[in-house]
Amino acid sequence: MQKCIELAKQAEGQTSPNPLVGCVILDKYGNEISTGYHHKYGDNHAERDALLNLRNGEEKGGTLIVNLEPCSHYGKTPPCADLIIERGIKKVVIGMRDVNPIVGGNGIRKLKNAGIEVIENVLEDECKILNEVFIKNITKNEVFVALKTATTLDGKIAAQNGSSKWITSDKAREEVKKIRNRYDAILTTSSTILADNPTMAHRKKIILDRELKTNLEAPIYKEGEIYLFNASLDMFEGGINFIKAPVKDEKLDLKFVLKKAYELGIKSILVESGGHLNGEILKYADKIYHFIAPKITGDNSCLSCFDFRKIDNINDSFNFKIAQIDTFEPDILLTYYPISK
Ligand code: AOF
Ligand code: ZN
Repeated sequence: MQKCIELAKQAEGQTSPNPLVGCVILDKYGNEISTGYHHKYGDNHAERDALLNLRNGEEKGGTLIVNLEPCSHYGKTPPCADLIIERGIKKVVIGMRDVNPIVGGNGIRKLKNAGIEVIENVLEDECKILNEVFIKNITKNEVFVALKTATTLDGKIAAQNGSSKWITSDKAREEVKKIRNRYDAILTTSSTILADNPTMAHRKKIILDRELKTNLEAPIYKEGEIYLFNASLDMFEGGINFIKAPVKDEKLDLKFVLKKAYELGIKSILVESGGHLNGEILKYADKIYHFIAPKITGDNSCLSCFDFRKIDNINDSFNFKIAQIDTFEPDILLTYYPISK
């Protein structure tokens, strides 16, 4: 199953809105004879990809391992469950049931009815994390919101003058590129563009610029599909989608932005911005990637990574569960999830 997860991850960023799926096939003696994965949206499902490598029937009586329940529906391809049955597989090991209601349990039922032994929930937690975007999209019909920040040990993202290059190391910044690739779009604000003038290479970019203060010639606008949310214009011009959003307390309505992005087919977003937007979006965030560099500014006037309110009591904090700690020398990456979600 771990291998299925690794195979599936090779297609990160390519399968949206469909899930990441990997598959391993063993012959009746338990020897691995084929692997496959869902390469990109519209391509063969992982099970089909793995089975189509086998032409001599060596899978007969064997085992198929896959991180998501095999499908039972006629979609872009015929049902994987049917192909598994046709090929004489005797045992199917599954990471998680499909949350897609057109499959949900039907794939497993089909396999069992054909006399196949089915083992469920193997590395279920890992399989659910692998497809956390797909799960949120299908079960809540909402965009998945991840946030990335890079701070000093005392939670600062820049000096008072805005200087922030570079808090974290090259290795950490390379990892950020990989993280970005997992998400359908990045989201940033006019403040970040005006302060850092970043490129943020990505295929889709959501930019929040209420008063249209940024220079449309800035590098960030030079590549990718641009969705420029603002308070006044609704039009498509110069390759840019200007989208008018309601304003609340002098800020663009984030709920509207996220809903609109989802309607536009954006299933997941990585927010990369400053402390104000990070703070405001916290209540919508599904996951945080927090890089920490072993530096201390010791200066309270430096900009903080989450900066949007005053609280009187520590019990009013947002609470998280740290899921993973990685090292990108000399920095670390904490990956955490909100507890109440
Ligand atoms: C995939 N890849 O490897 C598996 C999937 O749009 P379709 O017709 O390809 O069907 C997509 C659904 O198929 C998807 O939502 C999920 O429920 C199921 N399994 N999908 O894209 C795969 N195994
Ligand atoms: Zn399938």
